[in-house]
Amino acid sequence: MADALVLHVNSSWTSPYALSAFVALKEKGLPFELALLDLDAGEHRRPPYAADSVTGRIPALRHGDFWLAESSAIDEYLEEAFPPPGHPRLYPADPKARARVRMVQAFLRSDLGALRNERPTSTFFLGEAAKPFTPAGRADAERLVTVAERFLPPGADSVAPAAPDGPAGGPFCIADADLALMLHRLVASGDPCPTRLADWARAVFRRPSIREWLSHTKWRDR
Ligand SMILES: N[C@@H](CCC(=O)N[C@@H](CS)C(=O)NCC(=O)O)C(=O)O
Repeated sequence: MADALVLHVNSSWTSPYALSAFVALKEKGLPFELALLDLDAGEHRRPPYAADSVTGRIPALRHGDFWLAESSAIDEYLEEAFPPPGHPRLYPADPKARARVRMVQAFLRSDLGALRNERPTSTFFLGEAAKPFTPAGRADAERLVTVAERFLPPGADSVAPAAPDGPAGGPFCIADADLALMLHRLVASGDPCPTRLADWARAVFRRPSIREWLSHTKWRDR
C-alpha cells in the first residue's frame, strides 16, 4: 500500500500556509487525512508533534514516515513526488516560468508583514472586524496592488507566465491560491483593489479545492 499522506492544519482553518498545502493536495487529486491542531491550546508545541513536524508549526505534511514543514516546500514536494502528467500540474514546466511562480510564493511569504498583521485571515475566515490601516499597513496594501499587477498582467489567468513554446499562462498554478488569498485581505474588507485583480481573486476562490477549505470557515463571497 502506498504511504499515507497526512496534512496537519490548525483547527480554526485560518492559516494561509495550511490553505496552500491543502489546495496543493486537492488539486493533485491525492487522498489524504487531515490532523487538526488547536494552536490556542498549544497542541503544536507538545510532543510528538513539536519534534516530528521539525518546526513545530503548521502546516506539516507526513508522507509515510517522512515529515515536511513549510508550505511552499510542501507544495514543491507534492509536485515532484506526484508529477505531471500522471497528476495535475502545480508549477509550470518551463524553468523560467516555474522560477517566476516560486518568486511569487517567496514574496508573499516574506513581504507585506504590516498588511498581514492588519488584515489577518480572521477578518474573512472568522468574520472578525478589520481596524483602520496604519500608514505601514496602507503602504503594504498599495505595494501589494502594484506588485500583483506585475505578477498578473492584463489578460493573464494565472501568475504562471506563458511558456515560450507552450500555451498562454495558466490555467492554474499553486501561487494563484496564495496571491488570491493575499488580495482577499483587501477585497474582503472593502479596501481599494482594482476591479480586475479583485475579480481574478474571486475567480480563483471559486475553485473546488479552495471552496472545500472555505466550507470550514465563515467565509462569505463579496
Ligand atoms: N513559513 C511557514 C509559516 C507557517 C506559520 O506561520 N504557521 C503558523 C500558523 S499561520 C503557526 O504555526 N503558528 C503557531 C506558532 O508559530 O506558534 C509556512 O509557509 O508554512
